[in-house]
Amino acid sequence: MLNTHQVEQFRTLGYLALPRFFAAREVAALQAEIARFKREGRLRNVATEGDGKTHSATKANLQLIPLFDKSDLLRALPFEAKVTQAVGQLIGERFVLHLDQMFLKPARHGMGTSWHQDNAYFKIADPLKGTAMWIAAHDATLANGTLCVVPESFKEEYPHSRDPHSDHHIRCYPPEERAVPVELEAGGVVFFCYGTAHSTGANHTDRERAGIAFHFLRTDYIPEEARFLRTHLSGPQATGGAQEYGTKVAGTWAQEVERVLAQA
Ligand SMILES: O=C(O)CCC(=O)C(=O)O
Repeated sequence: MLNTHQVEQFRTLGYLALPRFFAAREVAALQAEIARFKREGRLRNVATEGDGKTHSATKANLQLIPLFDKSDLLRALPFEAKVTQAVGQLIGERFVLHLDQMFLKPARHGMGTSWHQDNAYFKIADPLKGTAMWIAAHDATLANGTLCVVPESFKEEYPHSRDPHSDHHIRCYPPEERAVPVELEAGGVVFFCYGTAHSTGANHTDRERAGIAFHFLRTDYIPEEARFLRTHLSGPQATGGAQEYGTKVAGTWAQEVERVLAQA
């Protein structure tokens, strides 16, 4: 359970970092799944040579989206009680899983994701009614390009244009002098609302770094034309995944962690 100070910080600054949200075995399982995705060649380099089109031969921002259909472990994660409790406290009850994705920054040539507000994509009526949960799958530091956020930026809407360093993203130019880097050990998470401007940096270290992001949206704020997932995680439409996936997923996280570790 989050305390009132933590909930208040999310609502006033637009973000909340929670170190050690996931335990060491859970982190090991996440890293094992990332290793499998790499072995299976599932990651796609979205970095471009500054023209928004030509894929870069020298820099890599490796994206995998969505995740739920490629990993039973990651499909189970957003149903876990500590996740749904925190999300419910931060954005309010009745919400769906909206989106899940991963960005991996390879050692030395890993590239960041440019500044953006998720609400430039999602366009919900109140940017505090949706939140990302960004998981540091490895230690996330200044040197390897950890997540940066601009506190209180959800109160402003920055113009977005095509990001010349990605083959499909958009970007904005927020007041970077207000930016705060969030350094976290592996297993820590950052919740940031749909209006919070955020970015990640280049990975200058000898080790890869990945962030796994789940986006949660209040059911009463789902836009008409929403094209992403709508897995109900709380409220009367929530069936523990049975409705959306044809099988009960809620409550399987701990066994998924052990299954993945046993196979690794
Ligand atoms: O991990 C990253 O590079 C960026 C993540 C992100 O921007 C997001 O999930 O909204």
